[in-house]
Amino acid sequence: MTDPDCLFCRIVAGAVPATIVYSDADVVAFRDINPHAPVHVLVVPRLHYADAAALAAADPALVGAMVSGARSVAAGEGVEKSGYRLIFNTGPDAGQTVFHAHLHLLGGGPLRLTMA
Ligand code: DGP
Repeated sequence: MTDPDCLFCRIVAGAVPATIVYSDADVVAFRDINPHAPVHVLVVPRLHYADAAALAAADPALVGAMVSGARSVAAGEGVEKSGYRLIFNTGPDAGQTVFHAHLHLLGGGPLRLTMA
């Protein structure tokens, strides 16, 4: 359930460096290389699924583990009370570029709500 050619599998395995801010038995969280907010962290499952839809179909409990991991990240980043946004980009129209399911956590200041 890992893909040796997948960038995020390689980050999970420690083969590609990333700034890890949280990990547990199910997920690893690391800072986005191209942040769109003062706090921008990606929460990824250790297991490889191409996107959130594939993950939800195969292992819905793991979706819950990702949101739970995001809550721990928010606490660690000090944005639990101020608030934060969670985003799954799924497929081409959403602009998904890495095909290993990942949850964006954005926060650290007021966020604009945009459809693009
Ligand atoms: P998405 O558009 O939802 O597929 O977002 C993928 C995100 O992954 C994007 O915001 C940039 C981030 N990213 C791409 N390559 C790397 C990398 O090598 N390291 C880290 N930390 N983030 C990456």
